[in-house]
Amino acid sequence: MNQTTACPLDCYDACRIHIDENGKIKGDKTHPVTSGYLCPHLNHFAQQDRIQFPRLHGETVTMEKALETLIDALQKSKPDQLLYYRGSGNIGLMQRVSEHFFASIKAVGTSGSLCDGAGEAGVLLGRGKNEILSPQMIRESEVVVFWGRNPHTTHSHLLPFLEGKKIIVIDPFKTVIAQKADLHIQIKPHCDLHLALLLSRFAVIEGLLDSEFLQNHASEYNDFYELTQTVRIKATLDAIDVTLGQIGAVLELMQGKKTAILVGVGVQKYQNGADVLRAIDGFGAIMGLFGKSGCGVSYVGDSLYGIELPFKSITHRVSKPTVDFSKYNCVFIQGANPLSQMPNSSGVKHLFALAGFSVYFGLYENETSQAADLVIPAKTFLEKDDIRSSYGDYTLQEMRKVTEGTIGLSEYELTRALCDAFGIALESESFYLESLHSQIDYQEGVGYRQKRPDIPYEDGFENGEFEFLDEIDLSVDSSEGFYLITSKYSKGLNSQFKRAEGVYFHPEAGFDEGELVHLSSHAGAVDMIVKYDACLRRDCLMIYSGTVDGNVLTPALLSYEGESAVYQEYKIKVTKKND
Ligand SMILES: Nc1nc2c(c(=O)[nH]1)N[C@H]1C(S)=C(S)[C@@H](COP(=O)(O)OP(=O)(O)OC[C@H]3O[C@@H](n4cnc5c(=O)[nH]c(N)nc54)[C@H](O)[C@@H]3O)O[C@H]1N2
Ligand SMILES: Nc1nc2c(c(=O)[nH]1)N[C@H]1C(S)=C(S)[C@@H](COP(=O)(O)OP(=O)(O)OC[C@H]3O[C@@H](n4cnc5c(=O)[nH]c(N)nc54)[C@H](O)[C@@H]3O)O[C@H]1N2
Ligand code: SF4
Ligand SMILES: [Mo]
Repeated sequence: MNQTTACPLDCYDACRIHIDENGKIKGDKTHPVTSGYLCPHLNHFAQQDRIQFPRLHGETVTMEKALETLIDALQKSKPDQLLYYRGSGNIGLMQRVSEHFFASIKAVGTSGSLCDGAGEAGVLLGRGKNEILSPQMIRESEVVVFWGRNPHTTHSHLLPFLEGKKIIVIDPFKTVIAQKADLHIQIKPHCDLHLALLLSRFAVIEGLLDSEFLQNHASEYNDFYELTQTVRIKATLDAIDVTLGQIGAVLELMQGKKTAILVGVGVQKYQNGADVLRAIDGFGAIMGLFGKSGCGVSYVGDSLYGIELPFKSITHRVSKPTVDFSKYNCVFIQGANPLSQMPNSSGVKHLFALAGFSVYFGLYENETSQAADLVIPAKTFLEKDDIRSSYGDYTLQEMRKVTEGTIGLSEYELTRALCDAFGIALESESFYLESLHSQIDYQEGVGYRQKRPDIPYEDGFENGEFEFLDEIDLSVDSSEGFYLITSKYSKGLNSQFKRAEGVYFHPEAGFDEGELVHLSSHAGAVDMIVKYDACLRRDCLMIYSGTVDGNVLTPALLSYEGESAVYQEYKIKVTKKND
């Protein structure tokens, strides 16, 4: 052995990796971005306890019996009573081959997102397409703004590219990058729309607007400026906990400098998440950041942009964050843990139990595997061939099978068995891999997507012009309780690997470390142990993604645009258990 593949995990980084003579996973030192080091998820990958055997109603069964049972359940259901739900446990493109089968039998799929959908909808409304700045492009920047994004946890391979740059952070949490930044605005959550409008307004007042860019690519900017004038300055600054000095400091740091604004999912976990992105994009447009080297507003990328999938795709879909499992006779879950990761998880658990027959196809035990009627173990990325793209750059990388493996099935193997049973045409595995492979453009030993910009928006916008936000709701949530922040955990990947425990408060928020508190929201209630983190604001609490029962508190609502989950919409009431 001594092979090269890539990490399959849902992460901006998309590390290329090397398997050494002893079968150990190592970072690939020759890769220009992910050069040589990995994060704990892959360093400890081999130590993960996997599901070894198929299971039917809690009893171990042979794979033959598992497949027979699955085929029988599928055959007994009408297409509109069959749900195919795929998560992002592995983001390889061959994960989608199973959709080919479910599309062929006209099953129901999901649309929208638990992740970045609201923000993406905002990007598309303003710019027409979602192009990102890769680490190599960010290398050209002089100033980098991290707006609701936490690179030390979620994009660590970007860090070496930041050397020597001025850093601005806009985040209610004092992240590691915030601690090192030239300026940290510890904004109140859910107030980024206001801040973006105020920044735009002062940029115009101070004459920092890029008139040439605006006339050519965003001619409605006067209307946008008028909109920003509806924001009352003093009252708004007080409400969002930002000072005039901080607004001035951002503009001063950016003035005349190549600036990249990197926006994460943190700003858009709200119903108006699309508007937030549009407002931040509007600020970027005022400053003329689009279409220039080292400049731009860059959100989570579309990992399928420019890629042609060789599989059939489902046509009938229901919104993922609010899917009602009880409506289906047969529910097939792949690479996901919806009973933990969907909002309103106690409601989801209840509805899942009411589904006619439920199937979990995955690697690890979790809330969903425990509740499913049938469990089918999957092969790991080391045991199957694949190709992966990324949402943090434009790479498209081969993932070669490293070992045969003795546990479970690959997505292709499972799909083959189902297609054969239903008489559905399926091409060979190598046909699909070749079709994806032919879309890789190799440059200096690194695979990229063929369709990728040298400089995003260099040729202008898809709709001809950048389209500014033209209507806003400026209300600030004044309800009682703590703002919920639910971010990514450094030692886990959503509900995979190590899972965070407890609820974090600022030490001066009024609770004792180790005490049990009762948390409640419009969505539900749960008790958790208090932990301290002085990096929080006093009016916020943190429950990391993957925390058991964290999503009991989050609402089954969709964003206004983008069919996205809105984890942080509701404030949380907290009472001491011993009161
Ligand atoms: N270690 C690790 N890495 C991961 C993941 C993981 O689970 N663990 N998950 C992966 C996935 S699925 C994704 S989508 C990406 C996401 O990666 P990021 O975009 O970095 O996502 P988050 O950690 O959710 O949020 C980032 C920041 O937003 C801040 N924030 C919260 N609310 C607000 C707000 O209202 N305004 C502002 N300005 N900031 C706010 C939080 O404090 C946090 O620091 O990470 C990927 N990488
Ligand atoms: N409270 C709160 N909730 C959140 C978030 C948050 O920030 N806060 N973040 C949201 C976001 S951004 C996301 S992306 C979602 C993620 O939510 P999910 O998509 O449900 O992802 P995971 O929790 O990582 O679960 C993935 C499962 O995939 C399985 N798996 C891994 N590799 C493979 C494989 O190769 N094949 C198969 N068949 N299965 C495999 C593993 O068994 C694992 O348990 O969670 C969302 N939920
Ligand atoms: S999870 Fe991300 S940082 Fe960790 S090895 Fe995979 S791609 Fe790299
Ligand atoms: Mo995500």
